[in-house]
Amino acid sequence: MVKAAVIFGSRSDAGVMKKAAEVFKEFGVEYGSFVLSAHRSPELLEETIAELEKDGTEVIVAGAGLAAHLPGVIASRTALPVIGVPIASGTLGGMDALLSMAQMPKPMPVAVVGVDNAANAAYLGVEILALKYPELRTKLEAFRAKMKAGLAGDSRIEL
Ligand code: RP5
Repeated sequence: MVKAAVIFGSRSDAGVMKKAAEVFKEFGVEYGSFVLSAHRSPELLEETIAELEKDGTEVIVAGAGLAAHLPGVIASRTALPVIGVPIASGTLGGMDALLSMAQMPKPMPVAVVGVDNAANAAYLGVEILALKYPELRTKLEAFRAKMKAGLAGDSRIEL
């Protein structure tokens, strides 16, 4: 079984991050989920990243709001790919988190999806894993083919 981790900075992020877990479940990707803060529990975060690496985790989805340094800090602790989910919490509607993740200085990139789009982070995670696991690639292609078939037919619309 391939392994992913879903990490987020606060219990208040769980509702958004659940969408990533749903996608991993849909594709049969084994995942672990953790509430870990880069500023409230930095030591525990560091220990957990080391354990995840030992345990064979291959991709990490990390969500946070506000200054949202969590994905960047994780990226600094591991060479595994980190996909950030900027979460819309606070007065700036997630723009703060989006820029915090997208503006990571080299050489510690964080891949970033849209604000609150945790599902897309997991889809990207599945794509990364599918490079290595042919059965996952087959599932991904079947999923896409089914989606296209659902959209086929008459595309006309009355306006
Ligand atoms: C960030 O601050 C979390 O990721 C969350 O999005 C935001 C607010 O956290 P709480 O104050 O709700 O715990 O660290």
